[in-house]
Amino acid sequence: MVSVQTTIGEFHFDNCLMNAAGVYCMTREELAAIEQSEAGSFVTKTGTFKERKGNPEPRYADTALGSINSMGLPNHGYRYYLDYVTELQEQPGSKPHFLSLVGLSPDETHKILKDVQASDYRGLVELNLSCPNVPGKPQIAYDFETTEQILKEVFTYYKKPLGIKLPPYFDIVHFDQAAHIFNQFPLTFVNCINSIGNGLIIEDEHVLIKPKNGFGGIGGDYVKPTALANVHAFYQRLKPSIQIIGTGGVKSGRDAFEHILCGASMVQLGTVLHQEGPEVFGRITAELKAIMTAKGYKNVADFRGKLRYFNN
Ligand code: RRO
Repeated sequence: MVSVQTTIGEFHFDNCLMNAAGVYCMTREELAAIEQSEAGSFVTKTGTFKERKGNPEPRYADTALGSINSMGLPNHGYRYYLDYVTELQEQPGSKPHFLSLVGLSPDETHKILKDVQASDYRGLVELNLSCPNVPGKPQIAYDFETTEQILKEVFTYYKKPLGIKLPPYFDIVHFDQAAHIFNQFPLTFVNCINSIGNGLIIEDEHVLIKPKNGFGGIGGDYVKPTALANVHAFYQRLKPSIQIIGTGGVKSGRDAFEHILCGASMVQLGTVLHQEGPEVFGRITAELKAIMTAKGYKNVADFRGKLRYFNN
């Protein structure tokens, strides 16, 4: 029997596949559907200090090759998600969860994280440093100085397991600089990648979404090579205690296999989950297991990070 179980920090997951933040995670009902699916866990929609309506619609569109979105961080406020994961963790058989969070300023981020630190929540937190869609708010993780400052302050008071959601980087120097910063902190994981920010998709003569004259975060097939490169670049550079979650362009067992080969300990489904719904976890799990069986791998640790180069 092949197994797709995995661990992140001290947490055990029966399946290395889960949703990506932003997809199937806005409401308790959606989160419950992921909890009841074959997914190993769920991550919540990124919660902010106050609830937000987000950008005007249409703000998400599927295309033949993926998706574009400029949701603008709509969410019910972090307490809604904190209350739900705290409630669920007491239920027998509950999966461990990820609570995605960010403030609209460093101050707000600290207020939120201090509240989570003081709460009964024992699970993982994913600090979203890479939302591309709030007008006037640049992606935090493209500003290395601010990123380092926020992490420095966070780890003075935050003692529970915490990881960060990263935007894609596109230059080797940026991989080096970012990894140098992350390696200074007791991060449990980094999640590569958020959508590729500020793309533009056109149909006939028209943009597909309303906010920002059509500019939005790109997901799906378009982003897989960038996602794999980011997963592997950080796998090569980060200290072993910082694990990698791979997100971007996964729509088959083969794609999940490639993320794990690049070093991912867990793999998230975004666009494909939006397109197919929670049953997709069963399909992709079966496809991944079939590949593992054919290659003689018994568990994901057997091939994690074992990408082969020409010079080996
Ligand atoms: O809500 C969004 O517009 C959004 C967020 Br917070 C994010 O992190 N990534 C994305 O593609 N969209």
